[in-house]
Amino acid sequence: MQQSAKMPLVAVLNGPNLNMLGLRQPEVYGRATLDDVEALCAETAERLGLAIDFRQTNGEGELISWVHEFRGHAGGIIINPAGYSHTSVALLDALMAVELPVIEVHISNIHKREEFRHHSYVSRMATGVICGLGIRGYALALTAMADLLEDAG
Ligand code: CA2
Repeated sequence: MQQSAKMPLVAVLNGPNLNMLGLRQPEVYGRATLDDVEALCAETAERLGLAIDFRQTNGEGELISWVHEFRGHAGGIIINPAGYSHTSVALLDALMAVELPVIEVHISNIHKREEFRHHSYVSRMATGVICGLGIRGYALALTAMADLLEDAG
């Protein structure tokens, strides 16, 4: 499907170290690379009639600036905040300020892992959270976001 002005835009934002996916710790995160995640998102978005802007950064400030950039510009944000999930009040504040539906994704089941990963600041404002389903969590998040945007008219 060709991107058109009618397709709602969804930002798919990825936090620190996700550029390492598939290169290390396959027992935790699987063998797919971030390029594979982007291809899965592109394929899924096309099927759902969504446009996506897929990005990854290792910087907290850059991630926050991207969130601001999408205010009034995107229909929703899907975010894997990675390590910043567990540490960043600033990212939570930015997500609260943009007033967009947010779906938080984690590849691993953060509740099965170390205690410090059980709490996510972002979850406090997210419409929904998907974790533990591997990279298919991103496809599920896009499907849920398409429904939310449709419901919102
Ligand atoms: O499970 C997830 O998606 C996480 O958001 C991934 C983060 C982790 O800090 C969160 O607790 C859960 C880590 C990002 C990826 O880090 C890698 C490090 C080495 C090799 C591959 C990935």
